[in-house]
Amino acid sequence: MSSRGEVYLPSESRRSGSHVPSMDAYRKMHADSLADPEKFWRDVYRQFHWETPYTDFHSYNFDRSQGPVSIKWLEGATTNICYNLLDRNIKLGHGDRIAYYWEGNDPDDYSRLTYRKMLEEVCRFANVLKSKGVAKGDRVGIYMPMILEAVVAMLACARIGAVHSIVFAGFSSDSLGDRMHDCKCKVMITVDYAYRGEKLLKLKAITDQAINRCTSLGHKVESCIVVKHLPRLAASMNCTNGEAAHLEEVANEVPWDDDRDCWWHLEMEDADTSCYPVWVSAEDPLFMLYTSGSTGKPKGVLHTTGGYLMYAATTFKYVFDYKPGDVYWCTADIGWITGHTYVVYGPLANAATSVIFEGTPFHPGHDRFWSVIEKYKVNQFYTAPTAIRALMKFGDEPVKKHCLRSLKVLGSVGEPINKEAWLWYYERIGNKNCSIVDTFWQTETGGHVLTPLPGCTPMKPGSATFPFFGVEPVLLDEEGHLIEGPGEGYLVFKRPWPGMMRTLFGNHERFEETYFSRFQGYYATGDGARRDEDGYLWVTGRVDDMLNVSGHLMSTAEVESVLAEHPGVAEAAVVSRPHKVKGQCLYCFVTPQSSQAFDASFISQLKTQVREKIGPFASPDVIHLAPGLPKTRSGKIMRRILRKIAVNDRNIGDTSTLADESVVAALFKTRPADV
Ligand code: 6R9
Repeated sequence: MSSRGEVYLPSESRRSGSHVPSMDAYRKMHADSLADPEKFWRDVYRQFHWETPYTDFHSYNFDRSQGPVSIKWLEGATTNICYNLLDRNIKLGHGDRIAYYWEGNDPDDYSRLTYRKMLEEVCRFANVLKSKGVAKGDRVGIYMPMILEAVVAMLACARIGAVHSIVFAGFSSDSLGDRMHDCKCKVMITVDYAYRGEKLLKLKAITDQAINRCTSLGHKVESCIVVKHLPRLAASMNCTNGEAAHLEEVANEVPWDDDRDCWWHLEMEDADTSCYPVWVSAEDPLFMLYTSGSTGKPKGVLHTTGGYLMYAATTFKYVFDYKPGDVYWCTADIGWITGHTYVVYGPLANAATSVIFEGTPFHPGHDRFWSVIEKYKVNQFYTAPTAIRALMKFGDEPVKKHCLRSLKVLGSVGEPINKEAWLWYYERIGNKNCSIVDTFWQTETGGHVLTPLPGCTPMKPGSATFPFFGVEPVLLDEEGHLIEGPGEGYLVFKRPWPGMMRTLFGNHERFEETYFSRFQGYYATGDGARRDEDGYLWVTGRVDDMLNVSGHLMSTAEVESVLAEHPGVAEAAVVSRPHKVKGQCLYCFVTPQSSQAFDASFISQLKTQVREKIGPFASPDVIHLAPGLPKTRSGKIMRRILRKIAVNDRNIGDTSTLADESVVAALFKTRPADV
C-alpha cells in the first residue's frame, strides 16, 4: 500500500481481487442501490430460501406527520433464518466446513464445529426449547459467555420462531432482571460459571438473583436451562490437585431450584436431532437487544427476519471482503449487536469459517490476540478501538512474537478510532498491507452503515468514509437544514435499509419519539458527523446525553439515577471525560446530604453501587464533591460546564443563563487532586 498525505491507498494486488474493485465500481453500485432498491436487493434475495415469495418488496414512512413511522421489507415472504444459515449451506455442499473454531479462555481449551454438526445441535436444542413450552413469538433470555452453546441457543430460537433477547454477561443481576421483566421472557439460558481472564463469574447465581427481581416486578420466568461449563474449564486448566478439588467444590455449589432449573446436557441427551423449521414472515421478530436510552430506561431494539438476513449477509461479504476458505475473527461478545450480526448471522449466511473466543486480550499474556491470529491463520480481524489502545500500551514486542501474515482486512467498531491507534493497527498489525475498515453503525442500524470497503476505498485514519449500499446519510444543522458539501452537523438517514430496526419492543411511541421527532422525515442517529472536502464522513461522537466507555454505550441519566439511590446522595450529575484507553470515562459530580461525610468509604460505596447495579464496565473513574451544581434558571443542569470542569478547562464560555455563578468557582476548587 502507499500513502498520499493523509490518504492510504489499497495496493494494486488487493484491489484486483476484491468484491468491489474500485471507487468507480463502488459509486455505481451505491447509486444503483438507491435508484432501484428492489433490483439491487433482489440479487441478494435470490441467494436465500423463501418458503413463499414476497408480494410487496418495500414500504416505509419516516415522517410522523404522515402517520405512524413504519419500515417494511419483503412483505408476504416467509422464511426461516436458521434454515438459511445451516440447512441451505449444507445443501450447497458445505456441511463439513468448519463454522466455528472455538478458543477458550485457556489456550489449551479449544474445539471446532462443522455446519452439519451445528445443525444437529441446533435441532436438538430447538426440541428442548419446545419441550419447555417455547413457541413462535415467545421471548427467550440468554446470559452466557462466548461458548458454542450460546450460538446454538440463538439459532434454536430462530428455528422455532422464538425471539432471543441476549444480555451481555457483564451486566449485573439488577440490569438483567429489569431486561427479563421488560421482555417478559419465558425461559432463561445461562451457564453455571465462566472465567474472564483470571476472574471466576458466578453467572447462575446472578441469573437467580435476576429471576427473583423479575418475579418481584410481576413476571415469572418458567424455566432456566444451565450449561455445565466449569467442570470442563477446570479439566483444561492445568490445576494443582488442591485447585481442582476447590473448583469441584465450587461447581457443586451451583444454586438450584428443582422446579425451574435443568441442565443443558441432560436435556440434550434424549432430544431428537431433527427439527422442522417454523416458517415465519419476513417481518416477524428475530431478536431484541437492549441498548441504553438517554432517559435512563434501556430500549429493547427489535429486529425482524427477512431484511436483517439480507443486510447481515451483504455487509459481511463486502465489508470484510470475505472469500470461501478465509478464516474470520470478530472479538465482540454476542451480548452486543456486533456479536449478533458479525459473529453469528452475517458469517453463517456466507458459509464462513469464524473464530469465536471466550477469553480476554490479556490472558495468559498480552499477546493473546496475536497468538490466536497466528494459530488459526486469521484473514479478517474485527475488534474495537479500546482493545487496540489497551494493547498498544505493551509496545511491539508481543506483536513481533507472532506471524500475522495471514491478515488481509482489519476492522474497527464501537467508537471513533483515534489516528494514533489507527496507525498502530495499520502499521504494526497490518504491516501496511491490510485495509482498515472503520465501521460506523449502531444496535439500531443492525449492520454497518458507514464504512470503507477493502481494496476499494482510499482510507483516511479516523474516517468511516462512505455509506454502504442502500444507505443515504445526510447532515443537518440545528434547524434541520441540509448541509451539502463540507461541514459538520447531525448525522441522520433519509430512508431505511433492509437491516434497520423496526420498533422498540412494546413501545412504538418511544421509538418514534427517540429517533424520528428531532428532524421530521429522518432517522436521527444521535451522533454528529463532519464531511470534508473529499466527501469523507467523520463521526464526531454523541450529541445526546449518552457516553461511550470502551465501546459500551450508556446514558448519563442511568448512572445518575443509580448514584441518587444512595441515601447519602442529595444530587448527582454525570458527564463523560476523554480517557486514553477507554475512549471516554465516567466523571460524576455528587452533592452529598448534609449528614453525609464525603470520605473514601462513601466514594467507594458509590463506585460499588454503580458496578453492582449496572455492571463492572460502568465503574466511575472520578467522584467529585459538588457543593452545588451549575443550573439554568429553569433548573436544568448545565452539563456543558461540567464537562469543562472535568477536564480542568477554565474557558467555560457563556454563563449568562446560570442561576448561580459562584457554583462554578466552587467546583473548580473541589476538583479531586489526583485527576
Ligand atoms: C455497533 C455499535 C453505537 C454508537 C454509535 C456511535 C458509536 C460505533 C463507531 C462509532 C464512531 C465508529 N460508534 N461505531 N463512532 N466511529 N466506527 O457499536 O453499536 O453499541 O449501539 O453503539 O457507538 O456513537 O451511535 P452500539
